[in-house]
Amino acid sequence: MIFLIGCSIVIVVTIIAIVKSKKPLKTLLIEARYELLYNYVGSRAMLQDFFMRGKNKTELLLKSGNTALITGGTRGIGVEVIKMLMKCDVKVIIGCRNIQQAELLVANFRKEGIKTGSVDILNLDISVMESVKQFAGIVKEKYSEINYLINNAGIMFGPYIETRDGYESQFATNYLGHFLLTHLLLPLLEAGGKKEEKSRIVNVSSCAHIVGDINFEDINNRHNYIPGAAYAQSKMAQVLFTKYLDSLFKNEGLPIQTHCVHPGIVNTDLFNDTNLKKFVPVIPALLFKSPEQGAIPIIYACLSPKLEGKGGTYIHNCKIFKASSSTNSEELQKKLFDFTNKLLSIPDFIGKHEKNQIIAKE
Ligand SMILES: NC(=O)c1ccc[n+]([C@@H]2O[C@H](COP(=O)([O-])OP(=O)(O)OC[C@H]3O[C@@H](n4cnc5c(N)ncnc54)[C@H](OP(=O)(O)O)[C@@H]3O)[C@@H](O)[C@H]2O)c1
Ligand SMILES: *[C@@H]1O[C@H](CO)[C@@H](O)[C@H](O)[C@H]1NC(C)=O
Ligand SMILES: *[C@@H]1O[C@H](CO)[C@@H](O)[C@H](O)[C@H]1NC(C)=O
Ligand SMILES: CC(=O)N[C@H]1CO[C@H](CO)[C@@H](O)[C@@H]1O
Repeated sequence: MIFLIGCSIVIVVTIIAIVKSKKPLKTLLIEARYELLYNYVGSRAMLQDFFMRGKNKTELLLKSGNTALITGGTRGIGVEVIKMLMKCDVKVIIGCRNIQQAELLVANFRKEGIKTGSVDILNLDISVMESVKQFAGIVKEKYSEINYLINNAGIMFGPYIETRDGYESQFATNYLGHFLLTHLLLPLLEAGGKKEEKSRIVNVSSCAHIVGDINFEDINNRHNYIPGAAYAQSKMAQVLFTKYLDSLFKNEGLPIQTHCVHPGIVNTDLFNDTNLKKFVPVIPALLFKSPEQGAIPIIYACLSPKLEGKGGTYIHNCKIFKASSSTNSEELQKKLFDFTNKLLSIPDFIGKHEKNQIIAKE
């Protein structure tokens, strides 16, 4: 019954989207395919959220003295992640575009009675490589160690926009900027990691990676831009990276481990550009997870002792979950890694730390 209602909603939403659009038929057909794929993957993930709801819990362990850095976090899931980290007495560095909003949030947390934790708010536009370099430079001046790097900032769908550096904005925001940031902050992560308690990089990815494909010939998807395809590509790229990077850290013996997390299907502004939220907003309001519930698996990936030594994994509702099998291809992981290093002119991703410094200052 629920299944039938679900299918009808999906079909009706797809038809409305097609009728309302003014694009050529070929583009419309590909868009319709993505719309259906997303609805399928999304509904499946929602069912998983429901059946795994008992697993969606984490302890807020006291981690006094530890430092976390989160990108974004002024809206949506990140807000709740920051709040939980403060409850754990962690020093939180927030890299965001909207400083005032971040200050307001923290003031509210204090009013709500959270006395632990401290917060440092710094300006960062993750989609602009120059901003990432400046931000990383400031962080390196102020801090010597980071224990948790949470690559959270993200955008979904929307029209084709190119960033200042000439990249499609979802690719730049969700993937490239975080690639560069991760690279520049490696020395601090290395310093924060111990053999028995590694530092962690947590990438907020998405179940959407399942429908992703890396379009090396046209990485911006400039020709025939399909928002859903570009989002899925950016999220698949994150999963490929998480896996590749973890094996790199293991080979180099660095005390850092990596995870990617699907937070669940969470009702945030991220869905503003989806047909579902435009035409039937009652569904997200009723059926999606709350931002607080979405933050739980991220905190789990940062803190849970159960994950010690289990890097390179994909977390879904606080369980290690299988990512799509296409992300297991070491060949594809390496191809994308080399491709991205070249794109960003990074000579040696792990390399000598002096080199990192040079790039950061350029
Ligand atoms: N919601 C879900 O169901 C879902 C599912 C799977 C994965 N995710 C992932 O979860 C993460 C968080 O999403 P959300 O649902 O919390 O979305 P959201 O409510 O739209 O929040 C996105 C956050 O990213 C920030 N951001 C966007 N572009 C930025 C930029 N160029 N520089 C700096 N910050 C930027 C936004 O800050 P501003 O206020 O400055 O725009 C905002 O704080 C994303 O990576 C998303 O892909 C979400
Ligand atoms: C997270 O994703 C970024 C790209 O979005 C990548 O550069 C980085 O290496 C990834 N981190 C981990 C731990 O996989
Ligand atoms: C998303 O939509 C809501 C409700 O219409 C609005 O209040 C909010 O500002 C929008 N957020 C973004 C990022 O566009
Ligand atoms: C679907 C979902 O999010 N389920 C649970 C996740 O964890 C929180 C807190 O433990 C519960 O309140 C949710 O019901």
